[in-house]
Amino acid sequence: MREVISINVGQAGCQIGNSCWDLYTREHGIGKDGFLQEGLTKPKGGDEGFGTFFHETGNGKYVPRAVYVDLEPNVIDEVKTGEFKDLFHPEQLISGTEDASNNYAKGYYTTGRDIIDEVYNSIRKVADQCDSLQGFLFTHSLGGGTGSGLGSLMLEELSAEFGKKSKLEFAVYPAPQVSSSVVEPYNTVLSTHSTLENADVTFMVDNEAIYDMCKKNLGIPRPDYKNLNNLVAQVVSSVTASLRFDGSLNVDLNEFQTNLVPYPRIHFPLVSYSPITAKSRANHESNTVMEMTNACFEPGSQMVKCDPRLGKYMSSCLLYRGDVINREVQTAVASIKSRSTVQLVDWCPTGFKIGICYEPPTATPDSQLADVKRALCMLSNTTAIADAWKRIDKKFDLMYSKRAFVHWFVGEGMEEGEFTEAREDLAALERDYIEVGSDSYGIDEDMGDEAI
Ligand SMILES: Nc1nc2c(ncn2[C@@H]2O[C@H](COP(=O)(O)OP(=O)(O)OP(=O)(O)O)[C@@H](O)[C@H]2O)c(=O)[nH]1
Ligand SMILES: [Mg+2]
Repeated sequence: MREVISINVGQAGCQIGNSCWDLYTREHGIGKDGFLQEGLTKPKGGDEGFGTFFHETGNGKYVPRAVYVDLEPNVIDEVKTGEFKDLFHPEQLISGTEDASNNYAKGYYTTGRDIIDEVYNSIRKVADQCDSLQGFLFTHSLGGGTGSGLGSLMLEELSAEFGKKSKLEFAVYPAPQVSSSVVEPYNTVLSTHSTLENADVTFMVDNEAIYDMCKKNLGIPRPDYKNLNNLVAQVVSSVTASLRFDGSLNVDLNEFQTNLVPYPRIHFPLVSYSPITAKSRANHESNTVMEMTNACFEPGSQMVKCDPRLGKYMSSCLLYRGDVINREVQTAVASIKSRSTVQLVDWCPTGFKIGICYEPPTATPDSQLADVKRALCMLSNTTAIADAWKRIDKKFDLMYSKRAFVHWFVGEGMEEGEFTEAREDLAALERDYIEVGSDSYGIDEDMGDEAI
């Protein structure tokens, strides 16, 4: 068995975690209390599959292999008293008394440090219950103090303690529509810089993109976090389905990782998802393999706002789930490859990897998403994602040129030099993306040994 531990940090991380575990338990036929739903003799997903995400205790209860961490108590108290209160062991739910006040430096240097031993012990206990730990799946925001600061600190600790185990993260990219503070660009840049070396793959979730999907596709006039998280959970579920269900065709997360990350720093695949259809419209959509595949190449299906038609693809993984026929997938992919707007870098001309998990998606009752027979989640490493860095770097520069709000960070023991260092690193990241997209003859000299 190759177990995966989910680690949810900060408000966004924990709330997305809640939506994910709600979905996983439904998908595997496990009740809110961790016991099998009536009529089942074992969880759905085969003997190996569900065990990657759930630990079975002696009395037949299934406990998520998960750790929740927040520096303030509210979000975690809700888990402790909410509908899933019996699912988790209290030692898996760690909270402090005071949050990081939107300040990366508090999460990383001060308040976060006070809690790190407790966090580490909890992760160690969950890890001790694994036979052959595969890696970690992080969820956190880049804009919050805890998500960015403590999240970075934890990724660093995990690298030191667990060496080469994979670390994948879903990171919430800040959006003006639902922003909670002005310093989010600082936190995003600082935490991206400090996790660049410690995360193997980062899937960014741009709140603006998801907000728009909820409005346009699902008809929700003013989407709240729960609406956003329901959508994010479907994506996380699709990415992890291959690990959780036996008998999937050609899918192993490590294999996808190998295919998706050509250079260690270029590890931010763009995620697209289809169908995003409201319950009320479900009966009007046929949702064929060809339609889903085409939709994933439309900007409206992307979890990050950027334009892949203006960039180049290095590689793509297409994760189909549900009632899907391989032949139809091959036809759809061939048709995509022939499009002039889908440009691949010249040094990696094949580029499409396909996975099929025959387990269909599950819709949660409180979600506006329709229950569908099949879905597609596309992970593509495209140079277009650099747009996200450009946008946040620009916002960072506006404030930093006046040194606005910098004293809050310095007051927590951070050196001002870290701002410039982080910003330079992101400028280098933007350049890296330009270089990987340029024709191959220049790459070896430009990227240096480190990148190869
Ligand atoms: N998608 C999504 N985004 C969220 C959620 N909660 C907060 N955010 C976003 O996350 C950023 C704020 O970070 P939080 O996660 O709330 O902060 P935190 O990690 O708890 O850190 P502090 O509260 O500063 O200690 C903003 O960009 C919010 O819009 C959520 O449940 N879902
Ligand atoms: Mg918080």
